[in-house]
Amino acid sequence: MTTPIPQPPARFLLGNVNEIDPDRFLQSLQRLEKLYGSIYKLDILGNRIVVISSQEIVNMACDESKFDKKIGLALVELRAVSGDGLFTAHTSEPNWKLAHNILIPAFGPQAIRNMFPEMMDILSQLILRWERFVGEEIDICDNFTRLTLDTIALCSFNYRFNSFYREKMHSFVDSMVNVLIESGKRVQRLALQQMLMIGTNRRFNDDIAVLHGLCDEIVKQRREHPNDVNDLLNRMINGKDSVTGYQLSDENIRYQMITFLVAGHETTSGLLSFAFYYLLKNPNALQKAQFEVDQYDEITIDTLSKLKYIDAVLKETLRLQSTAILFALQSKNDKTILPGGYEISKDDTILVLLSQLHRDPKIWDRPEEFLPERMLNGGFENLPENAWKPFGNGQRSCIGRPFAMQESLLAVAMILKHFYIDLVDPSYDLRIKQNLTIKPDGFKIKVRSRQHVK
Ligand code: MNH
Repeated sequence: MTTPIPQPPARFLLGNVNEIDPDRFLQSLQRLEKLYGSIYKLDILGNRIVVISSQEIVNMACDESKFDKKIGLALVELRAVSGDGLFTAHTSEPNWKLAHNILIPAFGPQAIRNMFPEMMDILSQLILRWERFVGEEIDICDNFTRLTLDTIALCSFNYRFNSFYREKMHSFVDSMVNVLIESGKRVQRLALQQMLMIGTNRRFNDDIAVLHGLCDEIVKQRREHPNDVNDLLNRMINGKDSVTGYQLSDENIRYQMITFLVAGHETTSGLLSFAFYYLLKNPNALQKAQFEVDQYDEITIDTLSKLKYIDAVLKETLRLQSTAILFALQSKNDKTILPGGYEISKDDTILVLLSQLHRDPKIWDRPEEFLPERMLNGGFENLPENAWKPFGNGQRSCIGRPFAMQESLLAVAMILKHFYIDLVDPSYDLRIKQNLTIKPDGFKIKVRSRQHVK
């Protein structure tokens, strides 16, 4: 016997499309979870979507012998810009495995350690800028977006966006944001409707051409003037699959470059923004984090691994606010039964709703509270399997995780070392703004210099 999966009443032809507000996608899914529970299904323009969020059900869906990543609606649209790059490739595409094999060592512990000077280079620009804005209002999310974008571009292909030297960000960023927003909107449109939007489609293609153009130019320059810079681009150009000896094509390298920029900057800047939000709202945690960095005269690559409390702050922030709000899976077999007797078929899109998984009351004590301590002293290592998944699952999980964590640890440590931080509006409460990822909306800070502190 199977159990029916709860579903909101469906309308003729439209199904459940009215349940989802495209501008408040996360909040729509959260609202439905409150109404229908930790598994429910939606019919969106003929696609069957199953949203899951209890650890028990997610744990089974994370079994890679039974389920694989699904390139769902949003990622299909994104393929217009990132093609068969790692994030948007099907696991079955040969280029996924090839790029995975070549890039795993490029994102390995030693490679990421070697990027420390580049990370510090860009971070110093942020610190210097904030020193100049002492006492003034700082748009912290905007600053972190500049930081993470410039860092990933410098580490990936030795390119400087110089975002901290501009009023407006580089035009590349506008094109990237436009493409992300438009591919999100496309999910909700019917094919005919899309075809008729001639102006929108032209703009979309023009923006994609800008992104591809810059990346192709960088690859061309590097081919014409090879160097021995230790960046991801050189690793992609020179790397060979250790088994087959195959190399990445220039087209695929371009797709990876765009993937790193897209996947690598908004998620990390969101993490940093939310981390500072929670620190400011929890003065005790802020004090502990600042005390921790004050134990070291200088923050070096070797200091970072000692910053256990700040690491716990980041993990707890990712629990409460997973900046990549969900990931999608599909069954490998025609039918699979999930715990509770819910039957899933091969074409269903399974969405793992991270905000609710990370608040499963069976797993988390006081789930709504920001308690970094729970991630300390073995607390993190002893979590039930697949209870904390902000970086996705298995072989298709985030390849940039060590990069993001090193960059974030360094940023939190250096900022706390240099500044005391206050909210501009002490009564500010979290509002969330989203397109592909989420970040705090209207979050402003002021800093005071701690230069007198060593
Ligand atoms: Mn990242 C995949 C979250 C930082 C590059 N990333 C994923 C997935 C999640 C995720 C979730 C799985 C998506 C899916 O199953 O569809 N990523 C994050 C978060 C941060 C992050 C929360 C920061 C915090 N990611 C980064 C950075 C980079 C990066 C930084 C690049 C430098 N991420 C990727 C790539 C993939 C990915 C590439 C796809 C990997 C694969 O499928 O092979």
